[in-house]
Amino acid sequence: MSTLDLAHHIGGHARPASPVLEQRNPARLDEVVARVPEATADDVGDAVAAANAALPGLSGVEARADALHAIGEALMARRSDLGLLIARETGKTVVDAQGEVMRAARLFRFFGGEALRIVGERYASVRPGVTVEVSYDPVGVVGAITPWNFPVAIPAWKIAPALAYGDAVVWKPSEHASAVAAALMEVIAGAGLPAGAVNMVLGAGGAGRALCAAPLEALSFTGSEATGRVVREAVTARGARCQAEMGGVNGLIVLADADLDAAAEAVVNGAYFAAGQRCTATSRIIVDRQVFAPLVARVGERMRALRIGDPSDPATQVGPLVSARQKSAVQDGIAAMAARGRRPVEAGRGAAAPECFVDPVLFDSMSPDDPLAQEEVFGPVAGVMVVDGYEAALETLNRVRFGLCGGLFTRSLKHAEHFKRHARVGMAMINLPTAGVDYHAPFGGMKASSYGPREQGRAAREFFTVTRTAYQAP
Ligand code: UN1
Repeated sequence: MSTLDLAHHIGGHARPASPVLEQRNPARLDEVVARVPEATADDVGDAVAAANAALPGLSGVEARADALHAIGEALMARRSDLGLLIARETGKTVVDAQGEVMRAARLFRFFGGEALRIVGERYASVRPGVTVEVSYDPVGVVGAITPWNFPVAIPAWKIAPALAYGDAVVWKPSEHASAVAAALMEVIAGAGLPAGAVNMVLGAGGAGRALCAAPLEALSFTGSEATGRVVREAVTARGARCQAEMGGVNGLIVLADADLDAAAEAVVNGAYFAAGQRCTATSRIIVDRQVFAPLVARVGERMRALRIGDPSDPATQVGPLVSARQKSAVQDGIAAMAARGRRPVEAGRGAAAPECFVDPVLFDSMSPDDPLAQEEVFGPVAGVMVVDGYEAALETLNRVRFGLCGGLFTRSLKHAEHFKRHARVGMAMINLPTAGVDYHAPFGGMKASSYGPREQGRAAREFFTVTRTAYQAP
């Protein structure tokens, strides 16, 4: 297959530049999918200027709504070819990838509706005769830094609300998903928005740093905790607003009264689908001692049946990791467990996985201070921790720095109700996998997982608008 030579997209035009990076197909490392340039501070400066120039042209809500709907329809129509490109460039399975493109299409449609529902408020003033009006206005030029694991949906859930609320965007996608980003940019560019409404600057850390240093009003980031902290410090030091969605070390509790088949399905889905490369993945399985053996047996059975292989084959359930570097980071995470004497109880198909593949691994005797129980590995790796009863399970679930999502399998309404209020997570999942969220409900975590207001759904308004209050006397 041919290699794509990618260009930045600034002010409505492609801006070619010398490539500095290559993205290879993680299932076939000899295949170079894309050659990627790295944006300089000048490129980013020009993109910010183009975005500023586009702002006045974004003042009409109907035009914005029409463009968002057009992007949604175009994405829906292109779900097959975009899905295949995602599989080829990032290793995501084609079925997941096509589902993701549909999700992105629906996100654009949702925010197309929201553009027409920007409402304000009018208060009765405490002072007679005075009116108080509250409005939600565009924040201005917003930066977006997005990861490779959801290379269309995550950009969609930042770019769509930005446009819906009247903001212009400078977007830096992950260097591992630049070809997918270029395809999404092409779709956006065909939707009739003013030139410069959305600009795309490509590259890795250097381009990201340039974006964080640029005079943007706000920046929304999704990625690792380490990078998120650097982004947040740089952006907030300039006085700009920042939204950062970072990792999770998500726990899933299985109580003695749970439906064990459903729980085992959820474990396998959360821990191993997408090769564990979701911030919502399950890495800690917290099991009541009474059901430890039958649960591990059920999970093991399902792990052995997983179809691991070519991500572009619709039958594949687990593909490779995104890069050789990611594979070695995950292998280090597994080795750190082995160094503490933990041995996998189950391990997919054997340790000799080629290219960027890592076989799914389950440790059955994880302790709460093992590295896998405290830090995000971002691969198909999970460990089981044994507890006695709900209270101990909840305490274990909460004993970590992160708080993105957490799950509970039980038939007890009492425990389910308690969990929703006391699990220290942004998203509680009862009798569901930790991963997999709706696209119209708020998304975000507690503790080290998230910074700033929630993403998605109507909650996105908080980040992408400024609240203005106007008082008027007769
Ligand atoms: C999901 O689980 O459906 O990077 C979404 C991630 C998250 C998105 C997960 N921001 O994995």
